[in-house]
Amino acid sequence: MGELVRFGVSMEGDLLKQFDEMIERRSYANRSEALRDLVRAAIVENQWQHGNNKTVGVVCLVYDHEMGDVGHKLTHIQHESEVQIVSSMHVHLDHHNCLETIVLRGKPAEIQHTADQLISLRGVKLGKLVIGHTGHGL
Ligand code: NI
Repeated sequence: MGELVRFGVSMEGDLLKQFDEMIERRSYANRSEALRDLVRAAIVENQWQHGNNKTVGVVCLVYDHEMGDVGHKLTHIQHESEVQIVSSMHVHLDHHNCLETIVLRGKPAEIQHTADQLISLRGVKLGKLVIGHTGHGL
């Protein structure tokens, strides 16, 4: 973590009021901590769109394991993926439904591609990619 630098921010009063209400709802201790998180989130988003460095992502899936061979296809995609599958967790939610979280490490575009392949499969009811970051430089 680098040295803290203070700077002034000007914004409309209405906007600041909404910001203060939001950071209170989200339990931030002060505006600075909330602003730092917003800046970090924007930087991570930008790096995912334009960066080529290795990073991490988490795919969360809910699917019906009795729908065709979705389970087999999910496994096959992970075996064939160019990104590293770091870890996965499977939860049998009920008779039909499974929840799976998969942690992937690789370049943003490669992670996005594998996530898209998993999420778009027939039988997957809910699929989300959470874009992550290694934490270095944030
Ligand atoms: Ni299951």
